Amino acid sequence: MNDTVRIVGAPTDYGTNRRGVDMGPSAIRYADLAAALSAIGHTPRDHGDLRVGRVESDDPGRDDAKYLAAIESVCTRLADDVSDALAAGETPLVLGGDHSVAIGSVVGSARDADVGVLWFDAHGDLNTPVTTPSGNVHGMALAAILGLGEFAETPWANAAGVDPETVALVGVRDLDPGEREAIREHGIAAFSISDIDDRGITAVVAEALDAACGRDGVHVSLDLDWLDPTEAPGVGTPVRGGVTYREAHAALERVADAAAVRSLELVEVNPILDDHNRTAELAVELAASALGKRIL
Ligand code: EXY
Ligand code: MN
Ligand code: MN
Ligand code: MN
Repeated sequence: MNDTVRIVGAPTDYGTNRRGVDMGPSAIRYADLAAALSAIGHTPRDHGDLRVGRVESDDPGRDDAKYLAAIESVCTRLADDVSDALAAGETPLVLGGDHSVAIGSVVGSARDADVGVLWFDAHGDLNTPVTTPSGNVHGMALAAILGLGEFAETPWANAAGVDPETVALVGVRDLDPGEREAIREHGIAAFSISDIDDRGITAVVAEALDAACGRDGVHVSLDLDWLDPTEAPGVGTPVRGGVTYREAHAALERVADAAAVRSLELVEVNPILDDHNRTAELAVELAASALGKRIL
């Protein structure tokens, strides 16, 4: 698949407490993203970064969904960029920024299409303002996309029209009570890290693809805290016991083999917390696997 890949940076840290993730897009570019895409026959087309305000000068507004207005502004514009890329026959590659950017990515990718979501993450990101323990919207992104709780009344967020049964969480290992309830109540396919221990990553990804693949493919949302912190230290909410380097590549190679990737995003890379730039470098490698890189 020799494709034009439209790179869009979304340098936000509105959705998290840890500053620094707004520099994720730069760190990923610095890890030679464009060269890695060219090396596998794609044409990278970098559209630069969305204009994003500064947390320090913005008002968090409510404390149960902090900076929601600023996140709406970014995600509304990001959705347009992603759907414009698809309309131009390009594959959108979004660079976060905290995981709240996924609200824009998914709305854009699912616009006028039947798209599922593969959510590779240590977390469920399924909290609502009622269930959140932090008020950080990066822990609510998937709930917003699915219109759970009060997000049902939030047109800019749950405009995706993504059905809960076409979402698959892969590798979760840190869920809050409200998130477990949401998974049960809405029948969301959730494969924990224990499922991966028991059945192996390729069997789990095969099932996740069955659940998530829409007629027009899947949006792949890759939160780098999905991997074990020894592999990906540069993330703001690390959780021990993550997937290994090879499990991550095997998962994304299988997704690519299914020719399912409609859009992709790399989120939660925080260069301030990183060991040199290795988490950004890992993100670039995994994007290449998701977009068709093969060993042989
Ligand atoms: N579940 C916790 C919360 O909602 O605050 C932690 C969320 C971390 C979210 C990161 C992006 O994946
Ligand atoms: Mn996440
Ligand atoms: Mn996470
Ligand atoms: Mn549907």
